[in-house]
Amino acid sequence: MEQLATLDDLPKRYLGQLEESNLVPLWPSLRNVLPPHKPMPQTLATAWYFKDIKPLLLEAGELTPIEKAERRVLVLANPGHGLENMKASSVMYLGMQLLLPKEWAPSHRHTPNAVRLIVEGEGAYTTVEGQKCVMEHGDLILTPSGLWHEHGHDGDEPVIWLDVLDLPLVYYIEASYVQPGELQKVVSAGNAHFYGAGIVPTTHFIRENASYPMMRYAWKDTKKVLHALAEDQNHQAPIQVAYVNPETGQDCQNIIGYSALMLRPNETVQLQPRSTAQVFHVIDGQLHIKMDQKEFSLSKADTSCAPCFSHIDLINTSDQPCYLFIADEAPLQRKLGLYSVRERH
Ligand code: 1HN
Repeated sequence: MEQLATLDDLPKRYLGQLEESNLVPLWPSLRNVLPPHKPMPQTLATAWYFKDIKPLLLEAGELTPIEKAERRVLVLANPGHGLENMKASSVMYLGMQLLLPKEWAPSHRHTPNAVRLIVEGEGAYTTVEGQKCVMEHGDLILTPSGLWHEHGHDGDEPVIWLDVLDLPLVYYIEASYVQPGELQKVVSAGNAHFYGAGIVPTTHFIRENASYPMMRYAWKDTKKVLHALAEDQNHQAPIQVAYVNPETGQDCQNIIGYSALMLRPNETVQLQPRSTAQVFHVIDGQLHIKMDQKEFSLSKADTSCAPCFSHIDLINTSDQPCYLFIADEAPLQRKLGLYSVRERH
């Protein structure tokens, strides 16, 4: 492609006149906004290690009372986006949140969608629109856009979870805001038990308003399904399941997609390059991850991020299974007609 003229090729006087009229020449920036063949992501291949996060998060528990934090979170920021911008990728926000015994993170609702993936500790719960969701290791809990949610803790040990939000995107489009709320009355324990059995009460009318029929995806159920797939002789592809809306079979949220992947002992999975950034979080096991030129060795509770179109190898380096939680931007990109997958070469 032709090299284009730069700002330096223009007289200062001319640039001054442009600025006075709020005008900008396109050609010096054209190759930046429209790079050849693939995007030039700011997102860098990055890893965050739980051994670094945990002591600092527990110290935050001593330094800042929950009343002064509302949500006690250390944000996993991608240096490629500038730490202060609190982005893992252009769309995804990641944070590790700490709730101590007896603490309460008050009810609110906001426009960004959130999920929580429970990392450590027992006894905490999230109430979403009156549905009390217990939080156990590996569980996925949805708190979709516009729904009231709060966190409480009846147990006796610190609980830590990973928050994933589409905050960077929602903030960028100037659509991000919150409303404070009142303590919620718990009205139910959710619908997961009937979806798992393939049945619903005959009085069940959720299908007419099926956006978020299920808030908690229990890890013990997901793990069982992953192992069943691993044993299925007909199943050739990677052992990966998508978290979906059980009423519609569609992605469980509108913007970020979520899945769980199991690597058998010593298995390597080569992912095809795709048009969205991805986040990998180790639910359990040992993972060596190669992303283009970078490599990271991850253990339980570690998290990493890969930019779009990376060549990614997921390598289980141990003789135990490795379980990953994966987040990507595919639902958003599919809706916009921008999603693509390429061949590995
Ligand atoms: C939020 O509402 C929670 O409810 C956690 O636990 C992290 C980060 C940014 C904006 C809202 C929560 C958040 C958040």
